Amino acid sequence: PRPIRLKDYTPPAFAIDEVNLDIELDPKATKVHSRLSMRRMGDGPLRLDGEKLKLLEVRIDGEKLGANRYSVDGEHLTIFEVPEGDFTLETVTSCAPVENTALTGLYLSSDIYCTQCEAEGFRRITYYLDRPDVMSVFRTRIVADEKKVPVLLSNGNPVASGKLKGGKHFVEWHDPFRKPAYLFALVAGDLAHVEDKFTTMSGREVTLRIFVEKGNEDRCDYAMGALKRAMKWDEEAFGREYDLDIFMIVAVSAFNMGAMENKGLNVFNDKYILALPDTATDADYAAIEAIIAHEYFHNWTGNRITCRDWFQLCLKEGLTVFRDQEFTGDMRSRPVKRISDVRLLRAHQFPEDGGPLAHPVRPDSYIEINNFYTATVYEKGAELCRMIHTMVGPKRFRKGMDLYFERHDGEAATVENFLDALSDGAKIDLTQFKRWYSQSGTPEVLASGRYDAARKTYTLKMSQVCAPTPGQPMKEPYHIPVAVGLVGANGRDMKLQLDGEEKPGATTRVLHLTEREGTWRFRNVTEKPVPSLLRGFTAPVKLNAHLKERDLVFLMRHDSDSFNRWEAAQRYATGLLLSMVEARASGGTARKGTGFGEMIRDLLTAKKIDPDFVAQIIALPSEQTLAQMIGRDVDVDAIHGAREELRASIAAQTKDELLSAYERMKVDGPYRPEAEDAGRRALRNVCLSYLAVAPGKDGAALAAAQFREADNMTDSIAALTVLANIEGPERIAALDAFYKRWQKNHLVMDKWLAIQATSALPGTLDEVKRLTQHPAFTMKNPNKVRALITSFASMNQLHFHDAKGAGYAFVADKVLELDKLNPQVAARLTGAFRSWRQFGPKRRKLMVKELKRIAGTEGLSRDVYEIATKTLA
Ligand code: DPP
Ligand code: ZN
Repeated sequence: PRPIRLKDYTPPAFAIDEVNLDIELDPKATKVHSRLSMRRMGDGPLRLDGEKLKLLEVRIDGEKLGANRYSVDGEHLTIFEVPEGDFTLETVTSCAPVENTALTGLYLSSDIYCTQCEAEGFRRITYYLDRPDVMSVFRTRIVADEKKVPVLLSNGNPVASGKLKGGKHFVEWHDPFRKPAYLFALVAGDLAHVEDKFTTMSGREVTLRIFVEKGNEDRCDYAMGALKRAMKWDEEAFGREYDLDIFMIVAVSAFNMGAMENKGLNVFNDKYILALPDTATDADYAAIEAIIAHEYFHNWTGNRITCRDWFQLCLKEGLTVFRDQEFTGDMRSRPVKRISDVRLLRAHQFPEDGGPLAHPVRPDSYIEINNFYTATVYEKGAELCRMIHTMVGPKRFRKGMDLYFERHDGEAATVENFLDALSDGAKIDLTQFKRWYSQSGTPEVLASGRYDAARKTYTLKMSQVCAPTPGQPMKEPYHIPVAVGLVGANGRDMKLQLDGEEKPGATTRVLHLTEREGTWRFRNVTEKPVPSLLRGFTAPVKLNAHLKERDLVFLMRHDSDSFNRWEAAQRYATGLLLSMVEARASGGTARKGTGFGEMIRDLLTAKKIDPDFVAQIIALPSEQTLAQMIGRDVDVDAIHGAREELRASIAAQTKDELLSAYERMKVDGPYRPEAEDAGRRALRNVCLSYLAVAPGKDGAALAAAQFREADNMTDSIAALTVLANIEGPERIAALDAFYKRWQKNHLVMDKWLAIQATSALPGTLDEVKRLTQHPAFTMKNPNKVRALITSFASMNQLHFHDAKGAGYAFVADKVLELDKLNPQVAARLTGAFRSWRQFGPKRRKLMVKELKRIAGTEGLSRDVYEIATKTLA
């Protein structure tokens, strides 16, 4: 397959002013009659995209074309001659939703007809110019059997409906907003719905409906509330109002992504809609709120202003992630949200940026665009918006955004359009900043400070480097905003006064590192400070500040910036763990450190605590994080062993405090998913996970009791996770009891699968293999694959990297099996092999062998081919 390149972009040769679709649903042969009002815009033939379609008829201006007037292959329909002026192109095609296991285009999910068109699924429904810069007004008439398929939905507003002969009926939808085909949606089936209303800031009433499979109506309350909060927030924070009379969401169980922002008709993976306290965890509730908001926010950043081409994907995704992060920050705890976002960035994006699949936030080439819905485009893309926000502040940022909406509403835009609007509206020069969009890799910032007691100055030096990434041996310096504070011995922030400034000002300053190296001198510094750098994580970089252990201990106790308190604690624990890993490898002795345990003790016994934050700060870095820090010849057993050892020693050191916090944090009264209660449960359950490895058996007993008595899924799952990691009859009994209770709930069964797949106990791989045969599992549902196989491959470092290669062979088998059904999900799973260079020669060889086996397989999809070959390169 040939790569597609940004530099080859040319505007479309034709415009499509109106689309009229007549769709007659049938599982095996859905008939699509399309009428496109077309107009020539530039040179070139009329070549429409189409895949897996049976072409039945082609007409131009009503005249049927003979087979000599066009050609069809597996990907295109080319019409040899078309009229010079406006004309109507009609095609009649048929497709088979029931055979569609790739879940792109029109497919069936538990008897519900459903579409997924982003990025290039519309071409599996009908022949079209399937590219985001072709925007059109859609009118869609859906016909189906009235009894079997009573609900017929598409984008926009319903304009007509009625009965037809033969027990059929129809509904016609009209979407007045021009949109690209990737935002088209159709959903049909025997669905129930819940309804609510929202009055917009200009006083228009909007009907809100969430559609679910019958019987799930009582599980939509939280999602509906989240939707209303998101609609209100976008009005207040960005001045953006909803634009149609109705907003619909449908929950389906088979879905490749989390959710999809189709105009007026969002389609969701049901895991991000359905929730009741006894079936959904706090994390599930938080994800529902965030994803509902994300898709809703796309209405302006994605739909009203869409992307010119798929290279601009970050234009809508990075920006919309930034917006949903801000929303969550306002709804819940801002510091905790920041910490979890940075955790996510480091866990997924940093390894991507440092490995064979590294690509810029705006990639310059791809083989399969579905492979570029990545942590780099989404999460790093959001960080780039956040950096601009940091540099100009909220008011000017809003001005820039207002100008962006004003200039480009109704258009298919580019990253340049966005940066120009921000630059003009917020009054900032983003010329150098733009490199962040085109250079891949994570820059490293080195910082060192020197205090001059005689002159009362503190000199901070910072420099930047960025290692080579595929196709990019050299990088130009980035524009890096670094928020800085200086903390005095009393733990308070100093007022900062830079050279050349008349008087001291704010206690946190944003310094701009724009060259390879920079120096800043602070004046009137009356005592030696501890520097607190990159506060709030103001740039997606790796900072090396050479802080001593005692400075880290100081910052984790005193930093006024919550993020940096957490960061100092993580760095302290990481340093300790790395020395323990090394000691295990060399047979030497590890450094001893009790600072982390002491911090835990102090935090847990403090009079006033923020439980959610404490839960974050006392959790140890993950095994994957440690592997990343080590970077080469990674020994997964040593990492696991060291982390367990530290966990146990902290538990022993602080057992009493953990027990007492465990009791104190118990939440009374009925379950509420709100952040305050969720924070208490989070802290309580981190305490439980420490107590499980504390001396004595009470930890396991506590977990068993919590598992029996839990009245909500958060506590139940936390206890089961502890039990699933302790060998013995209690483990089996708990897993069985959980299965018996929840076997009918497919979402809860996903948790049951994931817990077993991520267990550290020996024999886990065999258990995972057995579970692939279990009735609760099927390769045809992406959530099941992710719960069992992706969890094992990406979250169970210990067992995926089994020394003999059994984990690799198993996952490679599953990639190949899945590729025949669903290439998108198979390609994601292939990503589990991306960090093969981190490991020692034996494991490297075993991983390369499996990657080569995958890459060399006959009939591989473009999706898996691209990931496998790039990973090997
Ligand atoms: N549905 C995916 C998202 O919202 C792709 N647009 O990010
Ligand atoms: Zn999105």
